[in-house]
Amino acid sequence: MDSNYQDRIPNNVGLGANRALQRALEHWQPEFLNWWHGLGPSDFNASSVYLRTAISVDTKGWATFDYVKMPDYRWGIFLAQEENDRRVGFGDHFGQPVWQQVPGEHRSTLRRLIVTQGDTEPASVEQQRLLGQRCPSMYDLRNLFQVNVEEGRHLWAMVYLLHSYFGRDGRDEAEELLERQSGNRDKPRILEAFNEPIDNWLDFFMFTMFTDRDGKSQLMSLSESSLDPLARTTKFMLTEEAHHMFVGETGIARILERTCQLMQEAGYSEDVRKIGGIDLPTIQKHLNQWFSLSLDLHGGEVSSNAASYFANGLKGRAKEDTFDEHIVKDACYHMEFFEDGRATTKDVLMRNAMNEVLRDWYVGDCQAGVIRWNRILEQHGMSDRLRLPDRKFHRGIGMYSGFHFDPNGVPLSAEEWDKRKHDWLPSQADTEYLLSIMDKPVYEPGKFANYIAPPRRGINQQPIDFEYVRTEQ
Ligand code: BYC
Repeated sequence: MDSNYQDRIPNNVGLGANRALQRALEHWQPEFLNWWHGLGPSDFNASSVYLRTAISVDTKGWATFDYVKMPDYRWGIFLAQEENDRRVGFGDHFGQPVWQQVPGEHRSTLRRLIVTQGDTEPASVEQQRLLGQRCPSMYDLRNLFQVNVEEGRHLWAMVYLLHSYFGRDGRDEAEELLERQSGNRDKPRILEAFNEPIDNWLDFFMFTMFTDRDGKSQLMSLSESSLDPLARTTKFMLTEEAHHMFVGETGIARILERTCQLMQEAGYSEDVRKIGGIDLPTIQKHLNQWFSLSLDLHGGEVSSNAASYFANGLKGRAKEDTFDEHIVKDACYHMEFFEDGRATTKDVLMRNAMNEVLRDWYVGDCQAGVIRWNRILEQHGMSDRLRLPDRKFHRGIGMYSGFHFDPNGVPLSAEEWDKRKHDWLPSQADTEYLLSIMDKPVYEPGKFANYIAPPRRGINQQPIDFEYVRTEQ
């Protein structure tokens, strides 16, 4: 590796002085680039993209903008600033000093949590690899690539932890992160939502709204971890996650705005598809799909895994310091159950309900976003509203998986579900329609596909018709 190693991989972990880590990364980096060329964004590796790169964690350096060819992006390794005398914030070791090394008894669990987190990052890049060919504008194309390179950086962040703290097994896990593949039958990604295809921009915006928001809730709970390097790494990742959710939320907001305009132009009773827009029922179905998949990402409602993560101080609650009590030994959570075809409630030990506690936080955060979307419909004088489906709807993980519910949470038989599921989830015909209006990319600066409104402002104070991607070879 050349002498500029320190410069090429911006970092605040003293990489230049750590020979063992350098050697490990030396081995991994070409494999990463190989993966990026094979499974990263298709077709655009020679284009110059107006990207932000983090070169330090302070306010000046964490977002430096310039044209970059994506394979030359400087995937850096950053930890949030060290907190003086940080203490374990929850669980049985509450108040003790946090760990700078991995305790032997928690090694395999921590490795598993880091691998699960790490696996989602390249998975999302793989899911989105063909979207550039159908982009609604150059502005959106740039945002897609920004999300992709930062997911790549988040993978680097987890690989840094695996290489630095988990020895041989960590290095093996880092290699496997590049071997599993989204949607691959033999070697799929670990969590289900990351094996679903994202081949149209409505899915992309819903994914960045809802699934990146699960990223936010999981990273918030990992940033409470007693393993200090994990806490500091995930804390810095959260600053980038905010932009990904912005892309999703404003992407859908711009589609809603355009749909309203098209409906007004055509007369409200006209089918907006006839004039190339995306109708509200289709938007609602994609919301249902990605919200329910992302609820699954929080794990089962009652989980002994979650209880032991909490007890041992490995994974806390989002914003742990806002809770009154941090040991949570005897407290109970009043939980809904579904038994013998009926809903009932029971108390379970709060520690066993930690996945549900985090899911509650997540649902609240999603709900606030949906309220913001509905303001757009209201401003255009529409009576329709978007809504989050009931959390029992379309679940593949936890106590509701294996049963069927409509978006109001009303139980359905398997036959009823089969008959009606495409009233609530995207059908083949919906996907075909979306692909038909996204069949050509829009590469002209300042131009937007018919189904989406321009953004209110450009990136980093650039104009909306800025040349965000230079596609010449
Ligand atoms: N799919 O005890 P339980 C992001 C497994 S997104 C498949 O309830 P636990 C991003 C589970 O592993 C954030 N399997 O689970 C967003 C367990 O398996 P074993 C990603 C699942 O341990 C966009 C079994 O079911 N971060 O960053 O509480 C773009 C029993 O379950 C699923 C993390 O995931 C599922 N959905 O697990 C890019 C944080 N759910 O032990 C990036 C790290 C559960 O029986 N991971 N299972 O073999 C964790 O904190 C936990 O592993 C989970 C919940 C949240 C996944």
